Amino acid sequence: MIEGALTVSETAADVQPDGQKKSYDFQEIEARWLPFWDEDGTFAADLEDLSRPTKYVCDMFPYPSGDLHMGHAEAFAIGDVPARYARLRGFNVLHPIGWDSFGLPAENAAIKNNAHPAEWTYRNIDTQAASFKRYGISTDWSTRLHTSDQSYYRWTQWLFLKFYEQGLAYRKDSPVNWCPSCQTVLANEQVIGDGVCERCKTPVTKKSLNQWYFKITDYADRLLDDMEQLQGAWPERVLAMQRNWIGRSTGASVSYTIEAAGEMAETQTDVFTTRPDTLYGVTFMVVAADAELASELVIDAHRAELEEYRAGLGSVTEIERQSADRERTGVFLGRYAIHPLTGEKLPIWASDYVLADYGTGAVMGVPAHDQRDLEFAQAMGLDVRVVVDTGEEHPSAAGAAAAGEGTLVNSPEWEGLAKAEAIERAIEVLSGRRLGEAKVNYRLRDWLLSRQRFWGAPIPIIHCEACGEVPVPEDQLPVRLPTDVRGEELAPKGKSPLASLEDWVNVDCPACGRPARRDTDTMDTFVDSSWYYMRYLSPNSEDEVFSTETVNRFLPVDQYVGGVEHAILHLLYSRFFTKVLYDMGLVSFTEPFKALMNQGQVLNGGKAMSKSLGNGVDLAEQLDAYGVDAVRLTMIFASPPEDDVDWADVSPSGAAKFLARAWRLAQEVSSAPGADRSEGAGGLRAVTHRTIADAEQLLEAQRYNVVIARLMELVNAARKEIDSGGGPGDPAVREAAETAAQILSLVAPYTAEDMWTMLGHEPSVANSAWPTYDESLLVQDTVTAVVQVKGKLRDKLEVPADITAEELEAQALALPKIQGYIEADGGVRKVIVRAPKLVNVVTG
Ligand code: ANZ
Ligand code: ZN
Repeated sequence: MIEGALTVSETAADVQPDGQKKSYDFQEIEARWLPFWDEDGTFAADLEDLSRPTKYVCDMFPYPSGDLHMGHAEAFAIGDVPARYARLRGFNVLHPIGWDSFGLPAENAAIKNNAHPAEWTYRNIDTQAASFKRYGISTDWSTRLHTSDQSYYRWTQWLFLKFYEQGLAYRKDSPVNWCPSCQTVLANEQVIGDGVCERCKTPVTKKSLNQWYFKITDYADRLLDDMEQLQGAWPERVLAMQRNWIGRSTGASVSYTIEAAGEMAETQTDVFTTRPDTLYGVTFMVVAADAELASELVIDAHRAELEEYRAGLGSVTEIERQSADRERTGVFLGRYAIHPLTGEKLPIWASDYVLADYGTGAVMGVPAHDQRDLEFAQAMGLDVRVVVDTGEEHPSAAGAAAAGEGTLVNSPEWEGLAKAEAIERAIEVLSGRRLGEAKVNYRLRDWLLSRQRFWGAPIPIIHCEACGEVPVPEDQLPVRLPTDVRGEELAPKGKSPLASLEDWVNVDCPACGRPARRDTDTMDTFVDSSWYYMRYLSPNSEDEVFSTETVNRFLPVDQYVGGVEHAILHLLYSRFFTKVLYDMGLVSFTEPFKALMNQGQVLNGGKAMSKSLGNGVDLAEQLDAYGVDAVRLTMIFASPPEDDVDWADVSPSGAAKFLARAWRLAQEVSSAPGADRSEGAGGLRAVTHRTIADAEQLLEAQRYNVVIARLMELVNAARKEIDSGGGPGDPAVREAAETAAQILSLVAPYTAEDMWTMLGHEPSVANSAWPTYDESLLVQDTVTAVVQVKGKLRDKLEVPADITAEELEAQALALPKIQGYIEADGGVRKVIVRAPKLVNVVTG
């Protein structure tokens, strides 16, 4: 049981002025409104309504891992505020719900329980859906979709085929991250920490497989450049992470001739460098030890050594390989590259600090000016040649490469130039002699989308010996997942479980009719989630992926809400999909999410809730003890939305008390015998109207916690007015109670609905009109500012309490008296402003 849970109704009863009246009872209130909203269709968007402006508020859809947890409770409470506020402001609001319901956990559960993944999945969805409803989120249930429904993944497959038609989906052999325990391929980002699987923490190995990719790299520049549209509306750190992930760097590619050796003929190798100005400082070349190139270049006498070195690399991650404090190791390949300008022989090495899949997998070693090259040169006894004078100590002595700005030295063709000019000059020289060219390189890789698992959208391709890859004809979509497999049949075997289902795999080739085989891989679930926010506009359409017209009317999403764990991939993939769809003419916008909000985490005792720490808090228990509204109010009131909430520091019972207090206010007003004072109490009216005006600004600025603080002040002020004699019949009290109900409806919908109807209005408060404030009632808090000249008091000013320093300075200097002093003393030397109380003008 939860301590303090009973205090709610006790307190309510305590202050009950009249024993006959009922007290605040959240269970009763929840039971009253939950069915009402359902039947009333209170939150349905009208997709055909062209008369009102639209507002699309979208929460990142949940994965059906179990019942809703505290993290969901926070995220959805936050997302509901802008959705409900827009509704009160008269927008045609779309606030949809769906489930990201393909994925490994369902499959693992099915293997364990000898079931089909759909059983676990849809059972969890039902549980979550019921909890969602109870949680009172203003969602339009008619939009509901599940990515594992045939009606959905049919269109995921359709989109794959459209990408395929445009050459944006292709297959290639490549070394992939392989989890030996999950028996599946992992994307780079699913390899975490020291190279372990994101899900099962087993060390990840490499394996060469033929895999499907989306050509996201074609969109690298647009993914970067279009971020301009998001500046200021997305958290800066998310934009930074996207930028980093795409990792555009500019420089040059330089072509090196590789000397013939024994039987091995002369060849060419390009390297990518961001510092072509350091070309004269190159003393060796390094290729990635695990790249094909290393095998191609190594002479026979060194091959065994290379193989041995490779075997030792194991599953070291890229980050580790490149990290600064790692011991530099490598193998000499017995070959030499020829310096393109000096003709000098440069030994070629293989090492793990060069990555196989970045640039060309080979670097020119400039130890004087690149730290990793310096460490490598020092470990292997290679020359260090300074070509940029940065004024620092010699790198060999310092142990630190001179990476900064400086003047080029020992570089005949660009001697004396500064770094930036030398880079330009070097590119000119190289291009002129066809030895290189300007080059932009990206860290972004193509998106590996095939998975050797069952519970995902099958890739709609048929492999025919005669015809090759043949797309499944559109009228044969969806390629359905078999429904009659279970348990062990789904166990990972290093290939997709679908591959063992002969009935499923064997089909006639749609092109030539001969026996052929289906592709047995399924798509990464990130494919499903890259377009669901468009499907919400027509979740049941059988004729089209979505209605372009409706999508264009509601999208881009006005407010997207979700966890920062999706800062990179989900958002990048969604942005990529949107651009492809734009190019296809299916949508008219190039960015899917106009504004993004990352909510904080819910902690307990300073730590993330986890099973191992035993500090988990059960959402359902909290809801039973305090009621939905109190939990929601607590989430919102605890901190600004992007900050963490520590459940150990908050007070849902305090929130429940406040709700009871607000509710009682409405109750008393409703039972008061009409208005007994015509003009109402001026003081309270001012507070009410100030609250409305401030709430508008605070809601726009997403300071939701402060809105609640203001609301509490309003309820207190109304209570005081009643107690000080105005009585509950005062129109000012009624106005305060109505305003409180409307603002409260943003976070505590049940209580607010009860208040609203007690005050004599038709439900739902959610569709009432936001109150307008009366400008003339807004009394401005003012303070007296003192204006000094050289420290002596010379004048005073009445100014708004929240005046800015700049404004205060301007007003002070404009005072005639002060002007007089300034003129007499020959002008202003400086002005010291301590807003809002003091301005000191120093003259002379
Ligand atoms: C010579 C040089 C001199 C470099 C110097 C840097 C400083 P970013 O900025 O991340 O794009 N490089 C190129 N390919 C690589 C690979 N496959 N693995 C590891 N390192 C690689 O980094 C580009 C720089 O990283 C390139 O410029 C290259 O080293 C190295 F004073 O070339 B540089
Ligand atoms: Zn064929």
